[in-house]
Amino acid sequence: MYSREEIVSRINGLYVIIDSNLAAGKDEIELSRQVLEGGTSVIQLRDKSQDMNKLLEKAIRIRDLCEKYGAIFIVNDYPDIALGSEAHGVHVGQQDMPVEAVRRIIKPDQMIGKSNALVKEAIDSEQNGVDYLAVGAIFPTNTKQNTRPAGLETLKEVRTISTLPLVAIGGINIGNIKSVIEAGADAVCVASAVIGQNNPEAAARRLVEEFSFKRY
Ligand code: TZP
Ligand code: MG
Repeated sequence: MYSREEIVSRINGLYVIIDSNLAAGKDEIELSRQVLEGGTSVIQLRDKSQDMNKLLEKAIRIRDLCEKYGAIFIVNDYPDIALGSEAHGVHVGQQDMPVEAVRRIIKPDQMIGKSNALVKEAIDSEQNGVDYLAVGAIFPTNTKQNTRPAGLETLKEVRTISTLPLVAIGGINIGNIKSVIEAGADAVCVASAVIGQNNPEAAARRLVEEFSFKRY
């Protein structure tokens, strides 16, 4: 297990959500292997089905795969599943369990990421001790219902006020990823642009290439 500092420093590059709905029956373990082979740095498991038994089993298997590829594994919504699967972190939204409560459940070396649509939310998240800030939805998306638009302007503004790793999310694809990286995102989080494609490995690889233009 890496230290939390080491984990946080690895939030950069391509961040792929393995969304069980979007996977639409495809084997999520095999999907994870493909996107890791394509150079993905971070995987988040997002499963709204509420079958905790299956979710934990899946989380453990994807976590083991991530470990093999030197990638980071994050569980969406559930700190208990993150704890039980020894994930590197957990991701929560504005309507999920508060950060302080999540922190009491997970291990000190596990990280917390939080989604934000407003600059004010990002400021509050940082004050509450999150390890990375996700900002979105940057562009319209069909993957999640009821997202609030954040846009590139919000991303740029959050970049000026925080040094935490910044993850851009929502409607990002090969046609607009460059604008998101230029706006200051350290990592770009996508679901449909990778796992919704016929060849997820190639789609991931193509998106990862866009980071090579980034000046560090
Ligand atoms: N949170 C904000 S937008 C979004 C989530 C989970 C969906 C991201 O999926 P896509 O397909 O990359 O737009
Ligand atoms: Mg959530």
